[in-house]
Amino acid sequence: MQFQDILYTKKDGIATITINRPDVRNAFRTLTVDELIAAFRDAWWDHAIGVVIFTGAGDKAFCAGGDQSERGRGGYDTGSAGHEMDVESLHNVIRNIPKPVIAAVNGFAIGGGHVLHVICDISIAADTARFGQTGPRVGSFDAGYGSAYLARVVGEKKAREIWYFCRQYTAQEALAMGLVNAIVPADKLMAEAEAWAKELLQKSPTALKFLKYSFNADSAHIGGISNMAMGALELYYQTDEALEGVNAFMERRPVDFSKFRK
Ligand code: S0N
Repeated sequence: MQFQDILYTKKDGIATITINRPDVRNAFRTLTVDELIAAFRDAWWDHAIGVVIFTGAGDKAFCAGGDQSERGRGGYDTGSAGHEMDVESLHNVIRNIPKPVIAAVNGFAIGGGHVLHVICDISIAADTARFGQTGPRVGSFDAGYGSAYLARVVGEKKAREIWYFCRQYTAQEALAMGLVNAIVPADKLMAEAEAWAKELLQKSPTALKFLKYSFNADSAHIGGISNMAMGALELYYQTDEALEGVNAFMERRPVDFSKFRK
């Protein structure tokens, strides 16, 4: 398969999907999301594949969410894809692929990039990784899996803190709140992720599939919330308030939402 924004390899039962836009901290654009969906679907149907490792290129970032340089009034540029950015389908394919997905978090997991690792079955962090949401600072939100499912992972109070304050958390803090499964030195990250993947390859694929579906079933109603949330986000992106957030980020200036407090 030919990709522009991602790398996709398959070896010894493990598919590795890498967002390859390190110059923008692996932020995703519409094309990136389409390519990620295609790679996850390929791994889904390839019977030789038992586990997927999901990571980012370089040593700075796993993923910094949506590419803010492509965001204007109404949302993200459709680019060559000719349709809206389909983050919801990406979330769904990561959740529904009947194989464990391991996020190897090699740096910043921020905004929509943080949501991606939260949705993965397992997260292994480099000791250099940083975690956080930025939505209320850049005029955005993920009120579906990004918030409701996050609350299941870290608890209501912590999830609200993460979203409302837009702080960054270290790998150690992430481990303490149950946001990641393990931390390793950055130069050992991929080896560790592969070791976990190989361990999973020794297990019954059908048992793993039904365990994943069982875990998913308990939070499946969040899919409906996600439909609502992505629709609300599309409307929000048309507002001056949302534009103030993205413009401030791109212009490297402090954001001023004061006039929208009414
Ligand atoms: C990742 C951060 C913390 C890294 O900081 P650092 O190391 O100081 O580097 P910078 O100098 O800031 O960045 C280096 C270069 O990379 C560019 N860049 C970084 N992130 C992005 C980005 N998201 N889009 C476009 N460019 C990005 C910088 O501009 C810089 O470029 P140069 O070298 O040319 O100056 C820091 O960069 C940061 O905070 N980034 C912004 C993260 C962000 O706000 N992401 C979007 C957040 N969205 C949400 O939270 C919710 C929405 C959501 O989940 C969603 C749902 C559906 C569809 C899309 C999204 C979505 O994610 O937006």
